[in-house]
Amino acid sequence: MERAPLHVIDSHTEGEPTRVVIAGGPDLGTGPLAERAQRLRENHDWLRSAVCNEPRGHEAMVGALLCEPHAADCCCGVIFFNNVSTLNMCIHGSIGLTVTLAHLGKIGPGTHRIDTPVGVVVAELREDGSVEIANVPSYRKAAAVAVEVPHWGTVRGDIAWGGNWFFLIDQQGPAVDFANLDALTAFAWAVRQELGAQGITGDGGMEIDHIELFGPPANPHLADSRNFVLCPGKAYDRSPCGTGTSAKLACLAAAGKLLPGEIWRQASILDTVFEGRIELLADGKIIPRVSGRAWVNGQSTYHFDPTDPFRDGIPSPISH
Ligand code: PYC
Repeated sequence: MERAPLHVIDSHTEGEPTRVVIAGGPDLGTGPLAERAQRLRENHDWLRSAVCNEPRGHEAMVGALLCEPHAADCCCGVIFFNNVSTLNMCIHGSIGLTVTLAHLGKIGPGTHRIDTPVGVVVAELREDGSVEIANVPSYRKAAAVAVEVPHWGTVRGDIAWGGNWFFLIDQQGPAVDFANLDALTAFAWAVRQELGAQGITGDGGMEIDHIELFGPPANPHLADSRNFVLCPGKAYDRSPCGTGTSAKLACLAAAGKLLPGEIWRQASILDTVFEGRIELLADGKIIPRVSGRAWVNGQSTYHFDPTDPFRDGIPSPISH
């Protein structure tokens, strides 16, 4: 089948890449973004694989398909995806998208509503180039949930929604240090598999597909904590993970450890930092506000030669 060229713009947000598809994507129709994300998964998965997987991408790549919005007053809609599937929401990607739209001259400093499969988020592009995302309502579902993990014994973590489902583990497993990437990945992956095997899920039976480990910051003057986040396709987040930071803010708020007006500085495994703050909602949930910086660093046109066996990417060995 002939495929039209795809036009993409690359950026990274505090180290984590975002590849925005600005033109050439499939027609997903109109309607809510969640329905269009489902259509993308079911009928056009080649796009995700072509953009994120090798030879054009790599395991950490997050794609963002720019769409017409469905919700009122939004400047755009977006569907995020990675090496294995679509993502519900992505904050580093929303920051990357905002900076990309500014690079294209489509938006300037100010607030911009973005439609996503899990609801509208609001991006504030500041004069200094940093971006704050007001995320979807977030909450802690359960605290100190025990999961038995082979070789590690009982591991306890909180379950929280921050636009994706997270299992948040404080100071257990390998030390949260860049030198321990392989051990951190193995530990987090083992936890994730046991959560699935032991039927521990988010609300509505949704899979907990992000594992977030916390340790002390390298420099307590610059951050409150350092994390390691394992994403669904077994890649670690190079940024502090905005939806993971949102989940952390929800847990801190639920434990009475973070109040409106206070700032939480979450460092990544690379010691890049997102700043987070909260707004309390009447139902006990929070609106997390997470800020960071992104830089545009590339622009490409992808061609799809019918004789190229890998024109749609090499499938990830990780099944979702
Ligand atoms: O920043 O929300 C985030 C994110 C999710 C997966 C990778 N980054």
